[in-house]
Amino acid sequence: MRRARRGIAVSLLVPALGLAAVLRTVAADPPRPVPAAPSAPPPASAHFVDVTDAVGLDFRHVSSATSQKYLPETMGGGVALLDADGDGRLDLFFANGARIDDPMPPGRTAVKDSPRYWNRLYLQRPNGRFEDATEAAGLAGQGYSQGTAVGDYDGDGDDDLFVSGVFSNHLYRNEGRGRFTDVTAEAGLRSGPEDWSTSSAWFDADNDGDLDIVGIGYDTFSVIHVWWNDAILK
Ligand SMILES: [Ca+2]
Ligand SMILES: [Ca+2]
Ligand SMILES: [Ca+2]
Ligand SMILES: [Ca+2]
Repeated sequence: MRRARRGIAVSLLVPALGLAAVLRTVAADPPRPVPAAPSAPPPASAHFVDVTDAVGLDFRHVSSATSQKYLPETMGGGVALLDADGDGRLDLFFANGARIDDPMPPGRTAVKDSPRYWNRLYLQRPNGRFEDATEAAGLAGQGYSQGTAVGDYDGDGDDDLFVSGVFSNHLYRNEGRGRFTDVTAEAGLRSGPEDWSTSSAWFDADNDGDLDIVGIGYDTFSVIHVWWNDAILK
């Protein structure tokens, strides 16, 4: 029994000694410096200034709103940044609406019968201002335009334009120095009463190294994907 009690006493003594050592250690250690909180990231420095008027961009989209509230009236027009004249500066292209009668007689389509309906190309000059070059570029367009996509479809190094719209899709080949030719027909692109495309995009659909185009069809409560590949474009 005495041996047993001694064992208990020893076993109690060891933890006690250990605790004392810990307490001595805590008491002897100097307070550790509190690490500094990581510095907060600097506030965002991005700041934008509206320079639309200052750089000469006076485009106004015309939707031709009517009391009939036709579907195209409710949609905006597309815009593209491209180097239309190959001078290394980005230029701007805007897709615009067209005249819609109120109401629209059956069988009639919207037309750009006034410059206010033209699509617009603005070339950027060395001073950063933009100049309307639509007419010289041959990009006034036809019909009610809605979307636009930039791509070098013929691989000659300059930016070409596809403009989609209400029953009217157009491919414009860049001839250089800011001049374009409508090559829709020779490229074999459909454009008719059943071809209402809103958005479009260039990409290499068949992975053969040249750009193909997809037009996103807009129809009565349905979306149709229409593909044109390079076999048609060339
Ligand atoms: Ca340019
Ligand atoms: Ca090209
Ligand atoms: Ca070209
Ligand atoms: Ca391709």
